[in-house]
Amino acid sequence: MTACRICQTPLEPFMTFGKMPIANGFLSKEEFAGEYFFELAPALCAKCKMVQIIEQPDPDRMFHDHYPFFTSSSHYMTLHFKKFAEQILQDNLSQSADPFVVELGCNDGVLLQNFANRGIRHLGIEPSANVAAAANKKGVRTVTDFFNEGLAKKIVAEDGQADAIMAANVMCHIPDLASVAQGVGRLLKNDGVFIFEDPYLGDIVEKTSYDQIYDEHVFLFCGLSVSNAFSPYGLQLIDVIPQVTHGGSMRYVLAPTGSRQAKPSVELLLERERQQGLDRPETFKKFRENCEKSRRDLLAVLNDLRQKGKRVVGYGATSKSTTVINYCGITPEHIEFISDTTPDKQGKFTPGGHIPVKPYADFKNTYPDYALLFAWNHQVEIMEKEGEFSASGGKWINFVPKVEISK
Ligand code: DWN
Repeated sequence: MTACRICQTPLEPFMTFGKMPIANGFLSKEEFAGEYFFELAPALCAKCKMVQIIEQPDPDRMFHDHYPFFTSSSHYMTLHFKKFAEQILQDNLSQSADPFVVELGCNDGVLLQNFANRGIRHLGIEPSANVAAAANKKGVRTVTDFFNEGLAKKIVAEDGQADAIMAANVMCHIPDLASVAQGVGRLLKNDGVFIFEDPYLGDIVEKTSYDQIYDEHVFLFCGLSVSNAFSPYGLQLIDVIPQVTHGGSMRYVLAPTGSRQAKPSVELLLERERQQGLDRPETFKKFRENCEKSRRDLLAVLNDLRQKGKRVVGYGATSKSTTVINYCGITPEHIEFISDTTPDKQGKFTPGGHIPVKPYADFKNTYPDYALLFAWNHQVEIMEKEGEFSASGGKWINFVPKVEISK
C-alpha cells in the first residue's frame, strides 16, 4: 500500500482514471510503440487531508530538455504575472534596500522578468533546460536544477538569503515537499515570505475539472492540506488569496512561524473548506460520480456529432487534455486534430489518444463545425480573439463545469 507523501498515513485511491501516458509527452508515430503508461489514481489522506496521486512517473520522464510548455504562450498569464510581481514589490520588498527574490520553477521567466527589468537581484530555478534557456535569453538569471536543501545552501553562500521565494504552478508538481520546505527554511530571511499559487482543490471539486489531475500534478492543494504540510517545517500559512487563473487557483502566503500574524482570510478559508467537505471521503465519492457523468456526457456529444458527419477540432493541446482524451476514450475518429500555438507540439500526436496536433493556421484557415475547448482555463482570452469562428456559425463544446455546446 502507498503511504501519504506528507504524513506517511496509508492511502486508498477514491477513483482511477485508468492507464495514462505522460501528459506533456507529445510524440511522433515512430514513438507510439514504446509509449509509457502508469495508473492515474488520486487519494485523500485521512490524516493530513492532502489529495495526491498514488503513482507518479519519474521526474525525468516529465521535465527535460524538450518540455513543451511555455508560460508566456498566454497573453493573459503574462499580465497575471506582471500584477503578481507588482503585488510582491509593494507588499514585501518596499522596505528592503537591496532585495533578493527567488522563483522555484520559473519556466521561461515570465514572472521574474518583471524583477529583472527593474534591476532587482533575482534567481530562477528551473529543471527543464529548454525553458530555462528561454528565461536566460530574456535576461532572467536562471539555473537548470531541481530545488532542495542542498541547492538552497549553495544559493545562500553565493547570494545571501531571500526576501521572497515564489512559485507559480510548481509546488503541486513536487512530490518531496519536505525537501522544498527545508530548502525554503534555509533560504528565506526571518522576515521573508514564501508565496506560491496552484490550481485550487475547492474549484476542482466544485467544477468537476478533473483534467487538473495528471502526472505532473502530484498534489491538489487546499488551505487545510497546505497548512498541515508546511507547519512541521516552521512555515505558517498567513494569507490566502483566490486567483481566477487556471480555472480557479489559490495563492498561499507562508512565513516563518511566529514572525507574522496570520490574516483572518486563512481561518475563513479553512472553515469554508470544512463546510465544502474537502476533508471528507464522501466529497470525493461524489466527485468520482461527477467525473463519470462528465465522461458519459462528453462522449455522447462527440459520438452524436460523428454520426452526423460534423467536423470537430480540439482547441489547445493542454496537459490537461491528456486526462480527458484518455479517460473518455476520445480518438481521431471524434476529433480531426487539435490546434495549438506551441511550435514544439505541432506535427506531433497527443499522448495516448494519438490525435494530431496542428498549427493554429489549420484551425483559422478552415473553420470546423465544432471546437472542443481543451484550453477552457483561457476561455476569456480565446473568446476575445475567436469572434470570427462563432460568427461563421462555429460552435464550442465545453466540458467544465458541465458538458454543453455554446456559440
Ligand atoms: O501546471 C501546469 C500549467 C500551468 O501549465 C503545467 N503542469 C503544464 C501546463 O498545463 P497546461 O498545458 O494544461 O496549460 P495551459 O496553459 O492550459 O495550456 C494551454 C495550451 O493551449 C498551450 O499549449 C498553448 C495553447 N493555446 C493555444 O493554442 N491558443 C493557448 C492559448 C491561450 C491560445 O489562445
